[in-house]
Amino acid sequence: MVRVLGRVTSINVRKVLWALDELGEIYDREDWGLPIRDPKVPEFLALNPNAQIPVFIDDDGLTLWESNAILLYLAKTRSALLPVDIHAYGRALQWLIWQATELNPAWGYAHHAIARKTPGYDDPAKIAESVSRWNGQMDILDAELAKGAPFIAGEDFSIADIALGLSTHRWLRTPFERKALPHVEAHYERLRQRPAGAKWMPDNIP
Ligand SMILES: N[C@@H](CCC(=O)N[C@@H](CS)C(=O)NCC(=O)O)C(=O)O
Repeated sequence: MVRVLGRVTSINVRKVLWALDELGEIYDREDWGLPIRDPKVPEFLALNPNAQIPVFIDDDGLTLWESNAILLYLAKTRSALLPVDIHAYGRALQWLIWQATELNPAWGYAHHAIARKTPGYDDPAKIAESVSRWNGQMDILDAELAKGAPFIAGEDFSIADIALGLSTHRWLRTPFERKALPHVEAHYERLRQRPAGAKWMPDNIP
């Protein structure tokens, strides 16, 4: 059976769990990650030297980290969750990588300050800068979804929608002033209609 190491309060862990549920795979999940179980121990570092969750272990023993790489691996090995059309495939990869490299870094400071209340994240200028960057990235996503396709790469649901849906979930549930982004919100509601989407974007976990 495949294994996933990581607490469900991490959106990066929930990306993998959502994909596995879409695929109908049975998996075993172990709680790792602060504050539940410190990953900075030799047993965990042997699996991921970054001391980060998620870690995915396939049933043949392959061990992977980096949530979006795990999504790509699952899509390739299970022949699912990526569009067949080559242009739509390219767009799915583009948005998946954008989520990790542009969108995710934008919310870092604001998320620690506003949602987690992490000590040391209390500089008003840095909070404002992070909120502004985060909203700016969400504007980019809204403009793409305004083109009318139901999913980010086109007609088909893909792993890029998983990564973006969870990101939107965090954006909507972080208590700060935000303008309405109707296309982002419609995409989010469409994803919540999927059983696995509703399961992994619950109201009680931002
Ligand atoms: N780029 C990594 C980031 C992973 C990451 O930042 N994980 C966080 C949780 S979301 C983590 O492990 N934090 C330390 C901890 O929970 O102990 C990925 O996408 O998998």
